[in-house]
Amino acid sequence: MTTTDPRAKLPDAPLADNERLKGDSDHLRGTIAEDLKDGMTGGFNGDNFQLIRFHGMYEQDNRDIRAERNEQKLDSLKNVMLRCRLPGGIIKPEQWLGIDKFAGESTLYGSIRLTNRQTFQFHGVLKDNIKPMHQWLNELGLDSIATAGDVNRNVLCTSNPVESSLHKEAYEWAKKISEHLLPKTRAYAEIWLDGEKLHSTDDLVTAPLADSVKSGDATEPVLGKNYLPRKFKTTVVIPPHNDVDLHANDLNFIAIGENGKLAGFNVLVGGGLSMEHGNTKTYPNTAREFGFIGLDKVLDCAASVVSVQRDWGNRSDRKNAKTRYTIERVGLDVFIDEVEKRMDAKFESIRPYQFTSRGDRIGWVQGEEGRWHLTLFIENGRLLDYPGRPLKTGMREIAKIHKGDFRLTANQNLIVANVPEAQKAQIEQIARDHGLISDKVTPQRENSMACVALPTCPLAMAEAERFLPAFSDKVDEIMAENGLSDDYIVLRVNGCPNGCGRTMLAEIGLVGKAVGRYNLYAGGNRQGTRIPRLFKENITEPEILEILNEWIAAWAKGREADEGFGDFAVRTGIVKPVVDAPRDFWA
Ligand code: SRM
Ligand code: SF4
Repeated sequence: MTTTDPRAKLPDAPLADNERLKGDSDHLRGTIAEDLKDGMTGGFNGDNFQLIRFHGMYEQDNRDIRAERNEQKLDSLKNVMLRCRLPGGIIKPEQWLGIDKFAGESTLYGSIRLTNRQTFQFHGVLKDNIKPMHQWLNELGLDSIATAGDVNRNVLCTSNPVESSLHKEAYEWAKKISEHLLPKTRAYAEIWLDGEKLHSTDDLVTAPLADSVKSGDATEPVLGKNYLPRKFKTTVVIPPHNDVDLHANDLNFIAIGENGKLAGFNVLVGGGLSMEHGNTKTYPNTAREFGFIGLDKVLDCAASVVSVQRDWGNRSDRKNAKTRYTIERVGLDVFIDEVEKRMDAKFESIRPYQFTSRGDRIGWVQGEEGRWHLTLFIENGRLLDYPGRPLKTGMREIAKIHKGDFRLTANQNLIVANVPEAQKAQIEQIARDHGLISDKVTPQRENSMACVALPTCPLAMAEAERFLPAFSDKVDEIMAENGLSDDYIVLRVNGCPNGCGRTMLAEIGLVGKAVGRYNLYAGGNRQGTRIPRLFKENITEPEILEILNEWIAAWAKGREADEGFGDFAVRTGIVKPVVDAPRDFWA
C-alpha cells in the first residue's frame, strides 16, 4: 500500500523539510560522525542537529546563562540531553550504578532526570563526552535508539509489581513491541560504537514481518526510508491502573486477563496531547477503541497500525502529522479497515475493562510472590543531591546492596522492586536517611507533575519543574484549610502547550504562556480519560491561587462521595466537559 491510496486523502502540498533530511540521511547516518570531530562548535551542524534525535539526543544550552554569554560575545554553551531507551522502565542496580557515575562525572548538571515515559535523561553532555557516553551505556546493556525523532518511542508498561505474573507477561510484550518497531539501521552502532555489537538488542530475535506492512525499503521494512511522519508512542496497560496515561499515546494495548493469565489486548489508537496556543487546527484527543486482538496478532497489529500511519500520515504539515489527525482526516472506519487488511485479521469487540487510578502507590506493597516493592516519590523525577536531601547518593547506596531491580514509573517515580523480607528494613533506612522517604509528602504533591521546561528545554515559555515545588506548598495549604489533606487533585504544569507534563489529561492543568504566566485548564478526571478545558488565559500565580482557593472550598463543601475535583467541576458547571475534542475543544 502506498501514499497514492485515495482513501489517505493527503493534501497536495510540498513535503516538510524534515522529509528531505530523513530521506537524504543514509538511514540516519547523516554526517554525524564527521561532525563529532568538529571542535569549532559544541553543537551539530545542518541536518545533524535533527538527526541526532533519532539516536536519542537533543542539542540544548542553559537558558539561564544564555543572555549573559551573549553579552560577553560568547556562543551559547552547547551540549546534548540524552534520553535512554528502557521499555517498561526496568533497570538493574548495576546499570543504575553506571548511569549514576556518568551523570556525576561527565554531565554539566550532575543529575539523573526520570521522565514520565519510564526512562531517564542526562542533561548537559558536552560533545567530547557523547561517544564515550554511548559506549558506556552499551557496556551497561543500554542504548538510546529511537527515544526521539519520527519513530516509535520508548514503549511504556504499567508499573504493577503486585500482580507480578500479569506484569511479567505485559512487560515482555512491551519489550517485544519495542524491538519489533525499532529502526533497523546500523547507524547507531556504526557512529557511536565503531560498528561493535549492540549489547542491548543484538541478541533478541525480531519477529518476521508480513509483506502487507513492509515499506519497500530493504533496511527499514517497518519504518521506511523516510521513517514516520512524526513521533509515535505506544503503551501496554494493565487495568485498572492507567499510570501510563494511555490517552497520550498513538497506540495502546490494554491487557485483558483470563484466570490470571494474559488472554489478549484491547487496542486503542490515536491519543495525543500537544496543541499550540490559539491554533484551532491543533488539539489534544483521547485514543479511539479499535477492538480486541489475541496474543498471536499483537506484533502484526502494532506493525500494521504503524505502517498505516507511515503511509497515510501528513508529511507536509508536521503540526497535523500525528496519528490522531490521520484518523480524523480519513475516518475511523477507514483507518481500522486498513489495519485489519494489513494484519490479516479482524478486531473482535472490545472486552470489558475499567480504569480506576493513575497515581503510583507510594511506599511498600507486597507482591504475589511474597517479595516487597518500595515506590519512592521523586519530585518531578529529578535525582540530585539537595542540601539535607542527598537523593542521588541515597539511590546509589540502595543500588549497591539491592538484588532485585528498579522500575521507573510513568509518574516520574521509582520502584525498588523485588526486595526480600530480610532486606526491607535496611533499604527503608537508607531511603529515609537520604530524604527519599518523607512522611511530610502529601497525596496532593504525589499527584502533581511538571515537565522539565527551563533552563534546558528550548521550547519552554514558562517555568514548570522549578515552579511546581513551591506552588505545591501553597496548594497543600489550601487543601489543609478545607480539610482535604488526605485527598488530592491531579494537578500538572507544562512550560508550553506541547503537553509533556500531560496537563491535557489533568484535573487542573497549567500551561505556560510567558514567563510567570499560565493558561488554566480544568475538568479532566482522575482516571485520565477526559481532556480538560481552558478556563482562564494568561494569568499569574496569585490569580491562579485565588481561583484554586474558591474551587477547592466549593469542592470540599459540595462534592458527592469520593467525587474527584475534575468530575465536580464538570457536574457543577465550572467548565463544560470536552466530549469530542476535534470539534468542541476550542468551542
Ligand atoms: Fe516532550 C518536546 C521533555 C513527554 C510532547 N519534550 C520535548 C523536548 C525534547 C523539547 C525539544 O523538542 O527540544 C523536551 C526536553 C526538555 C528537557 O530539557 O529535558 C521534552 N517530554 C519531555 C519529558 C522529559 C517531560 C518530563 O518532564 O518527563 C518527557 C520525556 C518522555 C520520554 O522519556 O520519552 C516528555 N512529551 C512528553 C509527553 C507525555 C507522554 O508522552 O506521555 C508529551 C505529550 C504526549 C504527546 O506526545 O502527544 C510530549 N514533547 C512533546 C512535544 C509535542 C509533540 C506533538 O505532538 O506536537 C514536543 C515538541 C515536538 O515534538 O515538536 C516535545
Ligand atoms: Fe519543554 Fe514544553 Fe515539553 Fe515542557 S511541555 S518540556 S516546556 S516542550
